[in-house]
Amino acid sequence: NTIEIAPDAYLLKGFLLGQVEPLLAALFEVIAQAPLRHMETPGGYAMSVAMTNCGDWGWVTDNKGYRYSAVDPMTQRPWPMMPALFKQLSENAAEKVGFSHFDPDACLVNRYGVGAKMSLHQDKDEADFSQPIVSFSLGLPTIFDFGGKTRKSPRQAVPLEHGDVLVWGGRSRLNYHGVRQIKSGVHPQLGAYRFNLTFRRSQPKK
Ligand code: MD3
Ligand code: FE
Repeated sequence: NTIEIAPDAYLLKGFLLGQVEPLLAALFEVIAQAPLRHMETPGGYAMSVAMTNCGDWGWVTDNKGYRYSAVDPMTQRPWPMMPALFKQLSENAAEKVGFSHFDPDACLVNRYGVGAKMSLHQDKDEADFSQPIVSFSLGLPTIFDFGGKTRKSPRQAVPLEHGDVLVWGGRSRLNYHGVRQIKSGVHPQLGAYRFNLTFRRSQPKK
């Protein structure tokens, strides 16, 4: 059940559904070691999305800007290890749509409460745009806005549900995108939240 939503961008409907229980167990272990927090944008606003990371590198934002950090700025400790199941499932998803050798070194965990959103942006803090980005959606549904190369490009509304995986690479890697406000609801396993796990290669490969 793979849908090509744009050149080199694929939606794998329900890809995670057979593995949700172990996936959530691993997710809650990560969150226990590196708590979710509302980071500050360089402009001084708290993000509505709560975030943490696992893997060798984590994406952070504060008054100094956006960057990847090897340590959690809250504790000065390394981020928790990326669970083997996260790595395996993200690599399998990438492989399925033709990106072999995906080797993520960063996993950003985004938790959206009701009303949270992510404004239109590009992901360009990574060193290696040749590798794709893989994202897992869990919990409450939302609509993902998938744009083009400029802020003004037309946007496609893509519904995302629990268990879905997106893979973006090549010609879509630098496209603008955003997440619409989460509508109120209760998910049987995750309550009033949407979780998104985003896997990336942040550092150049040696
Ligand atoms: C399309 N997160 O953390 S993941 C982000 O659902 C982010 O939490 C969204 O955008 C979320 O930066 C969407 C999917 C995603 C990630 C990167 C992309 C889609 C992308 C880069 C280019 C095009
Ligand atoms: Fe993004």
